[in-house]
Amino acid sequence: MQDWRHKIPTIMTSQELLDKAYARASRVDVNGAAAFDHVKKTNIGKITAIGDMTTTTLLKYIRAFPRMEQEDEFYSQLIDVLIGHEKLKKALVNLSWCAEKCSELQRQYLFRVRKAPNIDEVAKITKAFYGRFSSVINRVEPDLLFCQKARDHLRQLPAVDTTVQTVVIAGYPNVGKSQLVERISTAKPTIAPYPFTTKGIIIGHVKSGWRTYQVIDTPGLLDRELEKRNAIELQAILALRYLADIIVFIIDPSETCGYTIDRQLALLDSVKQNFPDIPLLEVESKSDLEGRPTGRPRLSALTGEGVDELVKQVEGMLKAQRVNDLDKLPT
Ligand SMILES: Nc1nc2c(ncn2[C@@H]2O[C@H](COP(=O)(O)OP(=O)(O)OP(=O)(O)O)[C@@H](O)[C@H]2O)c(=O)[nH]1
Ligand SMILES: [Mg+2]
Repeated sequence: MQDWRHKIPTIMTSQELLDKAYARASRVDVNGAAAFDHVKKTNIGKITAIGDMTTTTLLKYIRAFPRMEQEDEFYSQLIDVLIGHEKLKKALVNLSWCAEKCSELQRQYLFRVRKAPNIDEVAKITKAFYGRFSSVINRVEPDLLFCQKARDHLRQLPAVDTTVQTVVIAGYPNVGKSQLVERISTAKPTIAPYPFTTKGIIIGHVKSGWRTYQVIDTPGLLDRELEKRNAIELQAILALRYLADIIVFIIDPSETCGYTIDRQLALLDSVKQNFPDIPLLEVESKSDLEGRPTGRPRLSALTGEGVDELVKQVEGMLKAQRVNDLDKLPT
């Protein structure tokens, strides 16, 4: 699953690439029968080392990045928001141009060195190789820098399993989202980074028969008015639509969360509008406390009241979606 998240190596700058290749070349010393033979073989060794090392490094970079067409929509949207598909594609195309060019220069200059008639000519050709090689590597400096930045962004992406069904919990801070996730999770929830929130999303895993699904708490994402988000933030939040099979929206009628019921209902509206295609369950939390009921099913993550009913309803809906999805498969 998304092994590119941590697999992408540090991307060197042009200068670092050149320094590394030239340092390796400077250690090449090949024995030869006579002075001319020695110089020729050594320079052949240097050109080979420089070309090989750089080409291998660049190809390693290119392969390490995710292929957009292979990513599912959730990651695809997040990557587009954070990095930009087109920009990333262009940078990788340029690196691949550079790798090809390096290999071509290597071939050309090896051929010329082999044919060189004397030591002076070998030295001249090798020097010319270094010059042209440096200029090719320097041309992709912006692409290398871009890829390094992209790598940092990719590491910020959450490691979520996009192959299991997912319930996303929404509602204002302090309404009891985390408490509920903890209550229904069979394993200790894990925390994964998510763009534009420092808290990270909290992923609980639930076993239902021999199936598992995940319940995701979204602090900093679906816990305040979406209208107040800037466009990029909103895009990152809306990527959740590709993940969520159900949204459970929690309203705290006790208002001990610090938000009035009216404000909470306004957020509910905003979530509904922004996620029109995702089935949404509305529940009231903290049923053990006093409050003005809104007529929705009530539960208490503290006492456990109503939790089993919610879980049953959620699992029934997940099952219905699976059946429905199976029916849609081409026969
Ligand atoms: N009495 C009572 N308190 C609850 C219940 N559920 C949660 N709380 C309390 O409400 C507070 C907030 O609960 P959390 O689960 O952290 O709320 P949250 O929605 O995850 O909050 P953020 O992570 O800040 O978004 C905590 O002090 C909980 O102990 C409940 O069912 N009954
Ligand atoms: Mg929480």
